Amino acid sequence: MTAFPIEKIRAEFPILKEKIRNKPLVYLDNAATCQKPQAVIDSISHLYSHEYANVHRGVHTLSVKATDRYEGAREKIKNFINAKSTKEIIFVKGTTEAINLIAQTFAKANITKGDEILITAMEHHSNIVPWQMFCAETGAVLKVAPINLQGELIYDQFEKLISDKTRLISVVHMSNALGTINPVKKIIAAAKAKNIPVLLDGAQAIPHMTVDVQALDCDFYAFSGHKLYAPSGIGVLYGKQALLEAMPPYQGGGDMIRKVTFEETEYNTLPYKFEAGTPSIADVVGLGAAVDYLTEIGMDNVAAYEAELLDYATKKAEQIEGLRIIGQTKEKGAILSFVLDKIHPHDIGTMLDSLGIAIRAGHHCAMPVMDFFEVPATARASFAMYNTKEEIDVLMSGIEQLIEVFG
Ligand code: C6P
Repeated sequence: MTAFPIEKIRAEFPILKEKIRNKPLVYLDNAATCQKPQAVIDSISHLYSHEYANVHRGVHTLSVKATDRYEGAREKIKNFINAKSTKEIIFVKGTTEAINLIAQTFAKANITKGDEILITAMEHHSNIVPWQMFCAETGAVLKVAPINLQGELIYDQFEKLISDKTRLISVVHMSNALGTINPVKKIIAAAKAKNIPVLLDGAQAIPHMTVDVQALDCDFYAFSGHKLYAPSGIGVLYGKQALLEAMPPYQGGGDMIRKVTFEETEYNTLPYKFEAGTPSIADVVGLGAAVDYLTEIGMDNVAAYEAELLDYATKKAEQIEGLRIIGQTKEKGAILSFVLDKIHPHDIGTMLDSLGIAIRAGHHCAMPVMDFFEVPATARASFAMYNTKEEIDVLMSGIEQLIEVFG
């Protein structure tokens, strides 16, 4: 493999030149949201400056141009995740909306009282709460597969929880609180053997690895643009065409219809059936530009580079006395969650900020994970393809400084 073009990549992210508290920014909060390359910023600016109008509605030139850009982005995303058809790419606000869409449509049509939905103990709240709400409404039952102290799914117990009543398995591909990458191929194979559909929460996985929905054979895959170098407010729900065809619509309104009378409404074809109202046009175009950008670099190259970063950071962190890494499985993406003896994660976050280092401190919207590890919160450094080993050195020396002063 040729060397990863880190200097070139860094130069393409204008925000990385910012100073925070008079120090060079060290941005390690990429799991919360990541920064945007100039190509993405330019794509949005270009659309608004030259090609903006509403989509799917006008015969005028600008509307046709904007529609081409919007649908062009759908095609790029289809290729990026290797979906069979653009009909399987539904634009939503983000992962949260994608999962809620499934709960409000697929689940309502297919899951009823006494049926079971299986998740894991390492889910983000957005893959817990929609199911709790659904179960409270319908009498369906939420089952939770346990994890161990390495932060791994206890696969045997997970498999035992798959029953004749399981109607959906909804699992995080990569945990935001632990970094754990779940054995999703094995999970999907076990589900397929019993004809159970699988939804993968790909919010954290998609920026760090090649995702091929056909190779995975998942039924649904949800992700957010803002963690994938694209704008916030846009995300994707991938679904197998036959399942999407059979599902009722999510919201009613413009664009999701073919014909409306006061007596009845005929719904539009896929993917428009699930895209009511004027969509987030510029954000979709920005997502298309992000996907172009990543395709050029190559997701396998991103994954290999970030694996090196995580390995380097983990080895350094292990040398710091009083630091405990939360999430220690070998199958991990570029996330380092940790706690320090005697220093609260919020204080770690605040003190590192004074050195120009941005990390996240908190429960990471995964409170059950915090409960399991009996910590109120963790400090989390999460890496992107533009981070460097030098930045990890700055982080580690910052942690050492604060242990010296406050530990
Ligand atoms: N996690 C984090 O700091 P939205 O907010 O819809 O773009 O993504 C929700 C979501 C779903 N699943 C996982 C695994 C996630 O990590 C997230 C977002 C951010 O970890 C914000 S809480």
